[in-house]
Amino acid sequence: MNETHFFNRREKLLEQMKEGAAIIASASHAFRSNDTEYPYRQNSDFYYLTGFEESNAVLVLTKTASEAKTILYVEAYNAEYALWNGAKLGLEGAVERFRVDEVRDVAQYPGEVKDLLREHVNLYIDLFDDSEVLRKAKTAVQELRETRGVKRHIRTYRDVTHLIRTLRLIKSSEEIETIRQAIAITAKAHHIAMRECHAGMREYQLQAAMSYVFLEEGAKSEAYGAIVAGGNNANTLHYVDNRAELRSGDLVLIDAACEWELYASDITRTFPVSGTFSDAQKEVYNAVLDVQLRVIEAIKPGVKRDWLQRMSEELLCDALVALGILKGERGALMEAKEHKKFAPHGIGHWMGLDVHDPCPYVDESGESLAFEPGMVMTIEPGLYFRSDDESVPKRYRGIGIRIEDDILVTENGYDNLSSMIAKTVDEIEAMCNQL
Ligand SMILES: [Mn+2]
Repeated sequence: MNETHFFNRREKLLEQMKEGAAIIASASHAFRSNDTEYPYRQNSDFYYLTGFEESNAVLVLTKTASEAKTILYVEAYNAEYALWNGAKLGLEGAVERFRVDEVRDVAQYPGEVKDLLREHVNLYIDLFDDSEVLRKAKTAVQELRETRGVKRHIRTYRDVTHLIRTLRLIKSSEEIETIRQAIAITAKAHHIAMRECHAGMREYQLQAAMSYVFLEEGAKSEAYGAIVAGGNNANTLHYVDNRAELRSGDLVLIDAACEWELYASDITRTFPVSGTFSDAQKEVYNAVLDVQLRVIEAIKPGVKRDWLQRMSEELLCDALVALGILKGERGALMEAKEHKKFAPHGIGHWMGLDVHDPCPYVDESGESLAFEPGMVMTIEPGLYFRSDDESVPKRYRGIGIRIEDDILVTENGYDNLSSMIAKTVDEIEAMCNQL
């Protein structure tokens, strides 16, 4: 993606804004311990509008009846900082790199924000952002209100994130390509995990094999904390301990994926530790796979996530009856939410700059949004039977299975962006047993 993409996104945001100003801050550094920081990762909304990955930056957009203006505040060159951490882009570099009207020194922002807001009545911000940048802006708003003779001043705080995240719903072809890059690396990592897995290994060793691929391929980060869950650990939905020993005869559920140029992938596969599914595992696996394939097949423009959620719950409920785990009629079972005990999570979520892209799921009236080409959603049904659940036939206890792919809505239907990753029983067993 080049500066034109980011420029066009700002233009679209300005079109959506009423008269006013928007202030969007970069992410802050987070400390991990004492003076040691977590790796820095830009705020997704800020990145979406700028493509700028440095901290301590502020984007200001202003719009009046006659003109719109974009100012990017960045850190000026600092010799001391450069000595320790390397030079930042600086003012001159930023002018060349970004198609904004002005680049200014971020040190000037506190002194200038009042002037930027003068004469405006709407201020677009992240309403939940408590950063110093927004505190300064709010102080400026208050000072302007208290200044004699100022007739027009900010009267309404508006949610800028809703506008940005609505734009983020529809991915451009460049964004799709970036997501494909992330998935290509993640695919390689999942296949390596299948091939290297054997009984006696620790879960973290499989995680390490995947992390090696991510780093070796140039991905800066995982898209989220990896779940590598052997046997019954798969029934803890957000299991991230990853320290147990993998046992022969168990399955291992891996929900892990990398981020590429800040775009996520999100993939789950479940496979046998020793390379061969038992009959009981195969029965549950194929039941989940069948639901996943049927839900994916239903995706096309106009379809709503709510429908897919409902459909997946019905199919999972039927599967639970077919496996002899639930007894009764589907309507009554679903009414009583009996299926939720074994299929507790949603069918999928938006994915993009955030693994759980915080784009809207409903329109202004609360109706589930209809799919449009360019939207990307994960489809990830699962069934989970705890080892200590005596209501479940013994042969299924301790089995936890989730299968997750990343699906692009297209003009005519869908494109499974992660279809290259082994998924059927045969494909998985072949991959697991490949040297
Ligand atoms: Mn997911």
